[in-house]
Amino acid sequence: MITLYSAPTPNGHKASIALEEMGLDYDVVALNLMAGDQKKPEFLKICPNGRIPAIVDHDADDFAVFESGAILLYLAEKPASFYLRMLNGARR
Ligand SMILES: N[C@@H](CCC(=O)N[C@@H](CS)C(=O)NCC(=O)O)C(=O)O
Repeated sequence: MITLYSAPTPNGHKASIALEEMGLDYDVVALNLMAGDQKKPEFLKICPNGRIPAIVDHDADDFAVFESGAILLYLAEKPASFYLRMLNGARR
């Protein structure tokens, strides 16, 4: 199970789309950026840059990943190597 910390912005959508397309089990904590949720100490423990998106992978000892590009790469390694399946598909 993964927890996604996000908000309805383009960078947030990148992580949501990846989780959906990869069929991973996840829940969402919606942050209110206008209220400054992303700068609160409890979120900064997960994501020191104070920006969404971020994920916590509960199947990997609550490993936290932030920066949308890093999240995409991390997730691509999870479901029976989604990344390799995508590469193979692109070569066909
Ligand atoms: N390089 C970061 C950018 C993340 C980013 O700028 N997130 C915005 C929303 S799209 C944010 O959290 N803004 C609130 C803030 O900076 O306080 C990524 O790709 O994840």
